[in-house]
Amino acid sequence: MIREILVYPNKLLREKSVDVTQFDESLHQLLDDMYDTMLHKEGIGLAAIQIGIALNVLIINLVDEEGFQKPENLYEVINPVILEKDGHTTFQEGCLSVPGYYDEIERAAHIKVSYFDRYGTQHCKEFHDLMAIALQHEMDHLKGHLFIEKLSYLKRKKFEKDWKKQQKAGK
Ligand code: Y12
Ligand code: CO
Repeated sequence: MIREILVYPNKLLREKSVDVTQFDESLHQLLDDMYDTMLHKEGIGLAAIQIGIALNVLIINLVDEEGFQKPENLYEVINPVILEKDGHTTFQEGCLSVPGYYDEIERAAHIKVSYFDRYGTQHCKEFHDLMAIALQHEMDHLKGHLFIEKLSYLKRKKFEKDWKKQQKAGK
């Protein structure tokens, strides 16, 4: 089922998510709904809080070299914890909760993450490149943070001004 995506400045997006304790049918339904919603909106990553569910759940499905977003490349990441991070990289990020805005954001280039899959099996894996960036972006959502909070003071001021103008025009 496709769910509604919360858009900035919805206050729920600032909520801190909590760990999943039951790896049951309702979790599987949530993951399936997140996948349908993300694909419907042409996204490559989504956190549960973006559909109003404050659980430590995120999904990432990057596009492959041939331009296909294959289901076998889907990561379902539950209760993630960053164990190690190193290096720096920048990428032009976007977010389904801040549609239409993109900017360069600096993050760690490599991360080691512990997480659970939908069946409650624990994994520990190293991530690089776009997958590391996407994971950090989505894990920020779980802590109630958006990528626009990483903008410089001046860029954030401009963003807020443009965003308000755009919202007024849309009403
Ligand atoms: C690198 C950086 C950030 C991420 C997080 C995941 N971000 C997304 O999946 C963003 C997708 C996105 C899609 C949009 O298109 C539609 O809604 C149809 C969009 O909307 C507009 O631009 C109007 C905004 C963002 C992963 C990896
Ligand atoms: Co986002």
